[in-house]
Amino acid sequence: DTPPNADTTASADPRHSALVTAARGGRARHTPVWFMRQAGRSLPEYKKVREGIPMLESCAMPDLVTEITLQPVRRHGVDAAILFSDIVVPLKAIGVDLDIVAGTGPVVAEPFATRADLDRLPALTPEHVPYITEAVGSLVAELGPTPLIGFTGAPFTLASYLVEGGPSKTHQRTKALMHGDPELWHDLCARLAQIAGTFLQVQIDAGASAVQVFDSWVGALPRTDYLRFVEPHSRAVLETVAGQVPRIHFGVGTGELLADMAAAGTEVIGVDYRLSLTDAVQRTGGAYAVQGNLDPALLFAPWPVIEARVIEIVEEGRAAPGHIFNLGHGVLPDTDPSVLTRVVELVHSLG
Ligand code: 1CP
Repeated sequence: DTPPNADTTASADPRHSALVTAARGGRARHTPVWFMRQAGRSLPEYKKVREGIPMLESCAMPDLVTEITLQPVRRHGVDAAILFSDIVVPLKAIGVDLDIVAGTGPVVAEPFATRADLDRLPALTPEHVPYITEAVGSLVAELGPTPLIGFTGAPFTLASYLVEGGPSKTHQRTKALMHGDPELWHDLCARLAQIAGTFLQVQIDAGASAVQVFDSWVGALPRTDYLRFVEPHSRAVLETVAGQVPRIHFGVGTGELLADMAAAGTEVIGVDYRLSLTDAVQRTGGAYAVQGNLDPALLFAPWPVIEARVIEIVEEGRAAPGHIFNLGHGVLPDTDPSVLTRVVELVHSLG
C-alpha cells in the first residue's frame, strides 16, 4: 500500500522532493542525501570562482552565490542545495564589525561583554539583506525540482562568536557571561533569536523549501544549562517559521541534548557522528525524522570501509519516520570530491 504522503512520482515542485518528503516523515523514492559544507574548499570549481574575493564580500554577490550554491548539485547530484552564505552574514548586515578570516573563521573586532554592547544588535529587517532575497530567488528558479535549504546560526552559537570574538574550543567567556549575568545573557540571546528568525523568514519568503538551524557548538553545554539558558531562544527561532517549511535542528556533540533539541520545535533532528542513528531515534522517541551521520573523516578511508558504513547508516535510518543522509558535520577541505559523488550514487542505489 502507498502511504498518502509517498513520493512515488517525479514532480517539478520541490515540495514533493525526496528531501522534503523525508523531512516531513514520509517515504521518499530513495533516501535523500546532501552534505553540510558541500559548497566550498573541497571543490576546485569553488576555489576558482572565489579567487581574490573575500568570504563576506562573496556572500553579498547574488550571481556568485548562485553559481557556488549550484556547483555541488551539478557535480554530485545531491538532493538539495544549501545557500552559500554564513551564520555571521546577518550580524554583518546589521553593522557588527566582523570579518571571516581565511583559515580561522569569524573574527569580531570588539567582542561583546556588557549591556551597552546590545546597542550594536538592532533588529534585522529584510531590507538589511536584499542580496539574500535576490540570491535565493535566482537559485529557486535555477534549481527547479531540487529544494534549496536556507539556514541560520542558533542564538548560542552566534553568541559564542560575539562574546569570544572568534572561534573558541572552551567557550569560557560565553559560559562566564551566561552564568555571571543571566539577565544580560537572555537579553543578548533574545536579540539573536529575532535576527536568526528573520534571517530564516527572508529565505523562506524568497523560496527556500527547508531550513536548518545550526547550533554547532551547543554540545559544549550540560543539559541543565541548555534548558535554562539556550532552549527558550532556539525555540523562539524555530517557532518563527513553524508550519511553513520543514525545519532541521543540528548541533555537534549533542547526544545528551538530542531529545531537548528535538522538542524545541523541529521536524528533523540533526545527528553528529558520535551517536548512532539507532540511538538518536531511541532518544527522540521515534517521533522525528533524522539527518546524518557519516563521520566526515571516514571519507579518507578505503572505499569498502565507506561503503559498509553508508549501508549501515541507511539501514539504521529506516527505523526513523524519515531519514536524510548527511555527514555528521561539514565536509573537510581535503576531501576527494569524487568520493562524495560515489556516496550519493550508493545512497540512491539503496532505495
Ligand atoms: O574563505 C573561505 O572559504 C571560508 C570558509 C567558509 C565557508 C565556505 C566559511 C568560514 N563559511 C563558509 C560557508 C558556510 N558557512 C556555509 C555554506 C556552505 C555549505 O554548507 O555548502 C554554511 C552552511 C556555513 C555555516 C557556518 N559558519 C557554521 C555552521 C555550520 C558548521 O559547520 O557547524 C559555522 C559554525 C560557521 C562559522 C564559520 N564560518 C567559516 C568558518 C571556517 C567557520 C567555523 C569556524 C570555527 O571553527 O569556529
